Amino acid sequence: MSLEQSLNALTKQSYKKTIDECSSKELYYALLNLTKEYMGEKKPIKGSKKIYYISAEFLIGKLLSNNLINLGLYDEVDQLLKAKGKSLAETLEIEPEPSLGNGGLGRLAACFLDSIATLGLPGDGIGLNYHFGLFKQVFKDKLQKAEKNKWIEKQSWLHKTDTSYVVEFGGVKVISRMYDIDVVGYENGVNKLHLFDLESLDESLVKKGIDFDKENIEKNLTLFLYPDDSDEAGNLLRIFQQYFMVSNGARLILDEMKEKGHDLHKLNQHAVIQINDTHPTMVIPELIRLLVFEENFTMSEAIEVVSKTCAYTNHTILAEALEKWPLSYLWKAVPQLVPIIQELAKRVAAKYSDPKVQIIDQDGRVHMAHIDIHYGFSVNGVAAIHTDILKETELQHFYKLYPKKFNNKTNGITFRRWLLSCNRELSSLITETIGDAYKKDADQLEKLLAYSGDKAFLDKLEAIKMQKKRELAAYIEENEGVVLNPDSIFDIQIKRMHEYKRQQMNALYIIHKYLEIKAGKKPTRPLTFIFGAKAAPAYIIAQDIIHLILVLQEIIAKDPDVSPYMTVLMVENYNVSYAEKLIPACDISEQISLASKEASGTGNMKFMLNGAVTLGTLDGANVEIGELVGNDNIYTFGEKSDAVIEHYAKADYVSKDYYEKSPVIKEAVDFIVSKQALEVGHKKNLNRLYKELINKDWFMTLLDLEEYIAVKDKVFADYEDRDKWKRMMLVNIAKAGFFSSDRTIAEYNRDIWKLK
Ligand code: 26Q
Repeated sequence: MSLEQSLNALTKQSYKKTIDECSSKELYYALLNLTKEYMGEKKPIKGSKKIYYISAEFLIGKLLSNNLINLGLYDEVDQLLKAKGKSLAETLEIEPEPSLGNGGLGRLAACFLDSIATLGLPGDGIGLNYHFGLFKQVFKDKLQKAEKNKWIEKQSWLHKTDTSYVVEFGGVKVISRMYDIDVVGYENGVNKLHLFDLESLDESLVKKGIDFDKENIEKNLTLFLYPDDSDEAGNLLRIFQQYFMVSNGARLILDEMKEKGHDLHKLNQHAVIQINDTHPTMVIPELIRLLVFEENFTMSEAIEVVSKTCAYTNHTILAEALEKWPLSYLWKAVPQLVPIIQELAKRVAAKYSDPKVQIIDQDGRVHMAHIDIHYGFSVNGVAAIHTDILKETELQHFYKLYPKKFNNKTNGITFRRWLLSCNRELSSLITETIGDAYKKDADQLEKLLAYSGDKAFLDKLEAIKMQKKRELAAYIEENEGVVLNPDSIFDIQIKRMHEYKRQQMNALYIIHKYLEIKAGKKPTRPLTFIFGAKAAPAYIIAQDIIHLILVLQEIIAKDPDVSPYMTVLMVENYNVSYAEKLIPACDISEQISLASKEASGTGNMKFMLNGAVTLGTLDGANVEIGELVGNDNIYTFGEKSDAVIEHYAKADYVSKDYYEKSPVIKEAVDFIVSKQALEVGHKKNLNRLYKELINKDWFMTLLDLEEYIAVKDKVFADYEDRDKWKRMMLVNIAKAGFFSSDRTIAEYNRDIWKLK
């Protein structure tokens, strides 16, 4: 049957309609089911050794467009719908987004699954089937409110499986159910994403906003991604979730090994488990427990084989994000694991006396990362500078013990989603120019460098950027009610809201510009500043920064002296789908974290691939972007990571000194609590943020502000040299190949997983 016949059969069967008679919604469900059928016919990827990528987050985003691309069906479906007077783009909008992650770490896991399948490696994801993904953000009274974000509908990508286990906690026993999502590689076979769910889940537990009874484990376990962890009940729930994930995962892995007839004593020859940050760390003691109590291993045998099977990826050096669970919580939630963890701790203590490398500290807290490092065979950071910092500072005591375990794997992104799907125009131009080998071998993008003097090609690049800016403007006008000028410069900062990422520094620049324009100094071309960010509900200062940006948005929009020259917009409910619209339309990519704090960043890579120029600090993968494109094709500023680390060590950064010494800084910071701002915003939020900045400023915003202003002004001036700018765009696209997650995964496989 042809694709048209199959689709027609589906619409007839479900709706008694022909394709042209269907609504976008009906077409979406028909295409969902058709795509699932096609994926079901693809070969499962097989091999003698398999990678299990275990992660509390898989920020997969919408899947229809990507799956069609990977199946090689996108253009055919696009044309078929067009011929029927329908639009694939409109149909794609219908899909609800599964926001099963917070940000970078979750999105990375999703990109990795795509690349693992694309490279034809046998590998499955293991995670949780949260019924409500990351909260839906709405702005009310210029403040963020969190609402529940349901994504599972009757028809979805999930396949219910027969796999189910009994999972025991302290005091409670629950039954799990595994749901699978097919992961199809680009022109390759399929792997699976296994998401475990609770059979007895009760969605009606959720009352107002995102509040629910945190203690009712039998009903709430997989309701939410990372519920608020500001209290003990929230923390315990996190432990329950983590154990539920790893206990199911460990049993699935052992069952698969036994089914294939493998000797569990040789587990490491047939399976490798990549632990995505410390959230799945309990898989180590859980596997040991299962091998000892159900498979008759001695403790030493179990520890040995598990240690040869598990590898750990670190994504952060922020102390507050490194998980340390009080032993008392573990006793309550997972008492069966405590003796195992104590045994692991005892063996470490017997070998090493250094208190810094112990698993259980003097306060009785279990350091999850320490379990991974002692009882895993690989420890990797996610960008070169991040891995260096781990070795030299944060984890130096461990590096001395196990130098060979440490390695770097610079992050990457899947080009199927972040170029082929989100920017069809650019990928077509690239294909027309250098052929389509780059789709499987991203380094081929370098062939574009030959066109850096080709005016016709550069003009086409510029025209595509303009088209994507117009499309974004149309979308934003419809969804946010804000009019954007596509002839203005689009400066975009999209990522989780966090002080270390320094959205507040960007806001201070905006204040500075506003005051300059008020004083009569107009920019050559109008400027558009776009933000997208969610703040953790318990993170007060992050909420205040959102408030400040929304206040600025309103002040500027309502000021006729300034609004023709600048626009500020914080988009509501920023998510993966929004990123897919914002990134292709961006001119300037804001990557301004305090040096040493952003482990890698992956948004920076997505922007570069889509022809934006980076304005950033020498942090995370920005450093590698800079090395690849050269100093002429990136704008960097700010103190370097070693200087920042020294400031922390000496505790010698005093934000008030910067505030008092620089009239420019003082003027911008004072504006936060000016009469004008307080008329529009809330005194409590603005005052708190103001005080935080001048009295604490833990992430050193004011340290780099003056240099940021100077460099950003230079970026805007350079934008007017259109030939230069277009060449910069070209170089950024041409050099982005290194950041394909296919390269990252090939490196994981070469150095860590060693699958055939
Ligand atoms: C920990 C304890 C208690 C509650 C929550 C958490 C928690 C939850 C999520 C800690 C960390 C995360 C997520 C971290 C994350 O997304 N890190 C990002 O990972 C990206 C992929 O490697 C990097 O590019 C980013 O630099 C890094 O910030």
